[in-house]
Amino acid sequence: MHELGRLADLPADYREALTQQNLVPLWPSLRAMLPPGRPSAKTQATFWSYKAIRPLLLKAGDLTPIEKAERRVLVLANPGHGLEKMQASPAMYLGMQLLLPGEWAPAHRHTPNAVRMIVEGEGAYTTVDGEKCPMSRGDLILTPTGLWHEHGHDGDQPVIWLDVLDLPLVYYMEASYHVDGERQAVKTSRGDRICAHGGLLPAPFFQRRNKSYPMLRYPWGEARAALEALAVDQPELEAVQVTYVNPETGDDAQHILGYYALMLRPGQTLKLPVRSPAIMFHLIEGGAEVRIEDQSNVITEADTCCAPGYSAVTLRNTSIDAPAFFFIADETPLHRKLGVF
Ligand code: 1HN
Repeated sequence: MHELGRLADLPADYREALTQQNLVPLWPSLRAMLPPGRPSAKTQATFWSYKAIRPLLLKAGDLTPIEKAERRVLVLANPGHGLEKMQASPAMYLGMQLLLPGEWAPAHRHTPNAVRMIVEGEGAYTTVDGEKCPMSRGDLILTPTGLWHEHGHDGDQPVIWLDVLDLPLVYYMEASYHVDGERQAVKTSRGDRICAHGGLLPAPFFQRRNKSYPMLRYPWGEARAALEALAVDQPELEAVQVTYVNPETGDDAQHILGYYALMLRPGQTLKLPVRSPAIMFHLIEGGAEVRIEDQSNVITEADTCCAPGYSAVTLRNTSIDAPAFFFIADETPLHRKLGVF
């Protein structure tokens, strides 16, 4: 691969004439735009310790009332992108959100898609499209694009959850905006109840269902039981993993980011295939080592980390007698749709 001409090789008056016409020569930047063999990444392997986040988030509870925050969140920002960009990877935003007893985060809706993975506390709920979804540790709750959502808390201890949004992508597309709303009326019908039984879906005779997102809440008990059943049923299976899907279509639960739960058997080491999308790991239960290229971190419950696409990732359960459970988010649905997976 030979060297291409540099900007400095061009006469100053020629460069100025190009600039005047909003023109740029391609060749000085061609190699940077299309690096040989493998993409370059701003995303860095980054680890966030819950032990470090938790006191800072509770302090935010003292410093900033909910009315002054609307959403009280500390964003898990990847330094490779610059912290001010508030992104974990090209398409993923991660944040830890705190809701205190009695607080209410008012209704709004927006174009980016969100999910919440509940980290600690009981008694909070999020109302999405009129469905009041109780929040318990390990539950996954979807807030798909355009649906009204608000959070309330009837318990007596702080509730903390991990938000995952495709905000960086939607913002980059110049498609990110929100609308404020009134407190939602709560419907009696709940997708997590009527779609909770595998293989059985509502099939009404008299009324066509037209919900794009029939299931908004995926209780942790169901995901955990599915993983344990899979591990028992297929003892040779290397990756004991389930995908959060839309129960009516079997497609990924959302269009841009993919969501998964993974179980490591006691003592198991799992080498993941090297793939194009960036990936995020959050430990729900147990203890594990996450090795990303030559960087290794021991992660404990509620810790979070991310890896850029095309990196070698190995997960190891550090316990020899208990399983470890991860919540994983990645950019696979987006890469597949773009044809770059
Ligand atoms: C949002 O609406 C929530 O509703 C949380 O809890 C985090 C980050 C960026 C944009 C919108 C929420 C968000 C957000």
